[in-house]
Amino acid sequence: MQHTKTLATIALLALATAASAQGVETVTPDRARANFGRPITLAADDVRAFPAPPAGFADPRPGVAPGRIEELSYASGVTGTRRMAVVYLPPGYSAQKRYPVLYLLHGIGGNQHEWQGYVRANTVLDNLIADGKALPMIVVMPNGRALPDDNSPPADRVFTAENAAGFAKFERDLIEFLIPAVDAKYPTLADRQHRALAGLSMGGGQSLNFGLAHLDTFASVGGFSSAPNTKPAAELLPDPAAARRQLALLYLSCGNKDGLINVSQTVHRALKERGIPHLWNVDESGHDRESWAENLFHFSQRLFR
Ligand code: FER
Repeated sequence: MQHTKTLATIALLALATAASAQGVETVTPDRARANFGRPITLAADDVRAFPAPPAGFADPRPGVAPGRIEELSYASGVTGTRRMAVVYLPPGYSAQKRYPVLYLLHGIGGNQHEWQGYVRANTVLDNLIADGKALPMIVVMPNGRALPDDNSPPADRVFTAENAAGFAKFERDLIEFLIPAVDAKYPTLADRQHRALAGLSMGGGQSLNFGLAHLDTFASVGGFSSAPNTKPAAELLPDPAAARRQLALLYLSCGNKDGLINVSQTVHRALKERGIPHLWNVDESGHDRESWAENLFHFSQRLFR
């Protein structure tokens, strides 16, 4: 009996170790559906940290100068291909000035165009910069799926291990290839204080996973509606004292109608337990652009201050 119990314990430990070595569970369409359908339990502090943005905050406004959108092509030693990123240059951009950089990462079915096309990130920033509420910054919107074929997969191949694996491989692409290419081409303030990483859903998980693992590269990190690719808290925060000391801004958000909210709640609670300062904004959205535009609005105003 004792022997059986011991064997069972060893088997369980082996399973747990395998799961944690892998970091996150393998995604399948059924698991994704179950994750989106999880019951939502809200705690007393799962509330708005800020009032909702004013009406029209993500709409083009007459008289507001738009930033310039261009494409950056860079060579990736991870995929062995040239990869594309969309780059936002703020209104008044000049190569004679120097700018902080926000890297914005898309979701599991998206690509480098998602933040601009679906969320209207450029318009949110145009309006904030025009109102003097956000500092002029360069925004880099990469393709976060670091695969030789990095096209968004067809709908029936979005929630697959192959697609999710591309998002994990992007860590090295970002750190070793994209950031150096951006700093070589643009007049950036190329230090950690002036570099931020944020994303939505799969990109939120990437931002927490990569940002907190590279505090020497990023002083500011944001996870919006982070997906189950987010690492368990113990892996995310191996050195709470370093996180406390080095983070200028750590921002978490999710909609209170989003079935993935438990991912963000778990990170928020782990940060709270470890005494790591962060902002936690729970809005009234689902897993959608309303939440992502709103939280970009709140997050970007607080960057690089
Ligand atoms: C999952 C459910 C959703 C998952 C990822 C997602 C990795 C991502 C959603 C998105 O990016 O919108 O189980 O597993």
